[in-house]
Amino acid sequence: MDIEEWEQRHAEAFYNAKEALPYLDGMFVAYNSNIDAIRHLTEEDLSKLVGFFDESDIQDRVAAYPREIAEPLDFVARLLISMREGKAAEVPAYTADIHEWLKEHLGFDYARMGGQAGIISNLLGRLGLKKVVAYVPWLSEEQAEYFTATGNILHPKVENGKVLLKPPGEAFKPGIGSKVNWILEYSKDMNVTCAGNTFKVPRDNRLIISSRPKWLRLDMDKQIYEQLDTLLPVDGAMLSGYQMIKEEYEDGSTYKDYVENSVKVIEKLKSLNPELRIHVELTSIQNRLIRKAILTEIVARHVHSLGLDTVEVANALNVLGHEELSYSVIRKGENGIMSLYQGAVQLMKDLDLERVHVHSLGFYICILAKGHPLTLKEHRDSLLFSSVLAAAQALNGNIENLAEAEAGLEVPVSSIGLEDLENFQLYCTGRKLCTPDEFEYGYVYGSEHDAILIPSKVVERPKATVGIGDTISAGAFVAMLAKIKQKHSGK
Ligand code: 8BR
Ligand code: GLC
Repeated sequence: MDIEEWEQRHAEAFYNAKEALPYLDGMFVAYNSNIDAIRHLTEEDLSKLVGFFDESDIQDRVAAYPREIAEPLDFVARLLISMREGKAAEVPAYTADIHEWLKEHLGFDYARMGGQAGIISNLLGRLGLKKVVAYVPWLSEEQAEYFTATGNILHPKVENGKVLLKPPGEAFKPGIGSKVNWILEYSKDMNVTCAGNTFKVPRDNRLIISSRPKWLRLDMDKQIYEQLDTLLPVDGAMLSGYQMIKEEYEDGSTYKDYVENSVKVIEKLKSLNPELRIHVELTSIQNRLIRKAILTEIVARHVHSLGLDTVEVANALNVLGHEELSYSVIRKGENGIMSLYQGAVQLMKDLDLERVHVHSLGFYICILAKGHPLTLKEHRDSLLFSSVLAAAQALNGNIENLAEAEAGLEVPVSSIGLEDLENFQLYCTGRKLCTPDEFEYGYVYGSEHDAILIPSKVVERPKATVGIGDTISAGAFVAMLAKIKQKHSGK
């Protein structure tokens, strides 16, 4: 594969997407937004944190693999696990204790918009879409301030029984608290020592402590649900935050109620505009029962598109009964990309999707069901556009507008990503899944599905990694929808 060629394709794709975006009427984005308190950890921070505990206690807790942060020791254990593997993770905390402890013992560098829906809304707003309707069931006054003031982001608000679209600053619910997550970012090559063991962090990544206050409910206000047509016209919806659903609630309701209501919203959106496409952005979901319910009951059969990273592919496969494939995705090594591809195909089949977009460091894979409405070149353009956005975001920490996103074009295509793809080429051509020529373009024409594989741009020293996955998925999804609209308009 020729790296220069991929650089040019990125540039061309960026301008194509830029031309297509104005054809969109709008997007709907729900449900999760929160405030991210971000701390970039140094080696000194690490030794300080480890120093608060007995090292053998830390080791025992690491072995126990806590799936919830009930006390500070759980936090240090999950942080060390995440850093050792260089793997992102998100672990819930149901009380404010760890928040207080972190404030006192560590502190944060800065706060910004967090939560997939919050991040995606701001990105789409800044890309200049005509209208972005954001919906956050727990929109507090403080949270509302984190939406960008681009003027195109609106939020439903009930006034005298009528639903109106208003800027978030005029649509918040008075008197409710804010959800603050802690983001612990760490860098590649940091040295970590604990209980006589030393390891080097293999890549930049982060651990998220996700606060889950009691009042958090993943649902939609009844009146907004009933008057959902007020948010039209929109061409697509990006939904996320389902990981917040709990097995049981104090009022006797269970996850089943929340799953059922979530599906009703999706079905209603589709009935209001049968052309509307729905994307779900997955994240780390610790509870296996909830993870399975989200995949098999909300995503399967109801939505068109799914976005996720490699760890999430493995975790999804695991609860869907594909343990072996799941382990080989996690184990990576030489066959990593092969397993990832097979895993993505499996998800598309099991969940009956039109599109599965997997982003990894250095390359993206998108599996497409037969009959999808664009050519593979057009789908490839959407992915390449998102790679430019990811690069701009990693470079500058955020994207102010479409013009600034162009800075991403200066970031080189990952040579490691390209190598991974070349490994995959041998597998692909060996099994006659595609010809070497097709692969050069990044296309796989299968009998049951098609696929696109692109090398992506990677920033050597990223400002932060949190939210890049959301940027990739949202960028590619809107670019795809915009291209569909542009084609329909005959231009
Ligand atoms: P999640 O947030 O869903 O885990 O996705 C993170 C994504 O960010 C990765 O899949 C990778 O593609 C991208 N990414 C990371 Br991490 N570091 C990056 C970097 N330095 N430059 C560009 N993309 C990056
Ligand atoms: C999850 C986290 C949130 C973070 C986001 C980034 O939604 O809860 O804190 O900002 O992921 O993708």
